[in-house]
Amino acid sequence: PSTKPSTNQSTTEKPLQPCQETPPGLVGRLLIEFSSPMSMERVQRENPDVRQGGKYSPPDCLPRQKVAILIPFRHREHHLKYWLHYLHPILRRQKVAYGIYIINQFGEDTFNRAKLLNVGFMEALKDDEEYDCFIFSDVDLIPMDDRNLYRCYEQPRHFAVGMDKFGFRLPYAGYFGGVSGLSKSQFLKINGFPNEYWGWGGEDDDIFNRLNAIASPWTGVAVWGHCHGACGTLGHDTDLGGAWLCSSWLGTALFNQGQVYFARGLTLEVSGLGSVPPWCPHTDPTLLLAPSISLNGMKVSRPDIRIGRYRMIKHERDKHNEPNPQRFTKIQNTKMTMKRDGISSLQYRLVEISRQPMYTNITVEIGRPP
Ligand code: UDH
Repeated sequence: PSTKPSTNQSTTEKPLQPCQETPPGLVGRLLIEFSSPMSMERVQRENPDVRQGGKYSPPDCLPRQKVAILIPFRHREHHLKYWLHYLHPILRRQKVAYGIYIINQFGEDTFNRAKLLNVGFMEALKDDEEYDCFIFSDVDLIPMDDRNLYRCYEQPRHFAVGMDKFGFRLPYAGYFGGVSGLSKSQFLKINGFPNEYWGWGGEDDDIFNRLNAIASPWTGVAVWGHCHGACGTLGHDTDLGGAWLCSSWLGTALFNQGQVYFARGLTLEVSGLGSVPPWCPHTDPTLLLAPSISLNGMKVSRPDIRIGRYRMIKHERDKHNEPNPQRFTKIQNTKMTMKRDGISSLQYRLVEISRQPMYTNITVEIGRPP
């Protein structure tokens, strides 16, 4: 009589564990340079795990998010090779599940970055409805540190805080250009991006304004103050929608001249608390913080300036992307225009979708300025 060998295998596969919050294989600062020539063959050779269409998922853990990376594009093949060369390995180390989408504007009419990104959002979701995070990146911006994690956060994310061309500093507090990221729900909350910025500039400020418009304290802010009598026109704060009049018992917010009370996200930052202005003697600063603040607003989050560094591939201004002279007036009106101009009003004609080994190319006709 023979004894049957056990069929129990000791090598049964273990279920994958969720990827760690901080990926273990990051290397930190990176050397980024654009002097050695780059070829798509090399990028392909060096990234064999990337699937057709520029998709990747970590093999050894369950990624927490599915990220679509959207790049507005026209005639920048040279930059794209460097972008793919640097970004695929970085994203792999960051343990994200991702897909790269090049949103290529068809024809030679005026370029429209934000509209292309709206198209990217729609088309990426058509390709895979599981995307829950969208990162919008210029093709010429390469992060210099892989701790700048390309994923979505509780609040809208601005990644490109320290670009070399701005001396590795934020050029101004409300800058939201270069590389940014929004979850699906954050994106939809602001009705996506504007479609009506043709040519260079302004669209990133419009997006920043959209985010701040949602931070409007009128929705559920439990901030209130006590101020007898009319105290004049007070603190100007773009976060809260401009200058407000502090009359008696507004029940919503109290502003003191020169002092601004920021209602941001779920926390309330109060500056200048404690110095009751003499012109409003009945102000009681202790009343400013109500115990339960329920704000569903948004606040831009950013990486540390030492980590959010970027190199930009130098280039001349592109043809058909001249500075848009209307941009200054337009960004004054975001609050009015954002409801009608955005993902809800987006129209385009798909020309072609082609799956390349390192990215998915979406060529689209988006019209021209009126
Ligand atoms: N883009 C294209 N093709 C174009 C225009 C823009 O692909 O024809 C995309 C690309 O992803 C680019 C992004 O849109 O990274 C932003 O456009 P941009 O690079 O022109 O904007 P940036 O502010 O440069 O980076 C402005 C021109 C600087 C001229 C400097 C001359 N020394």
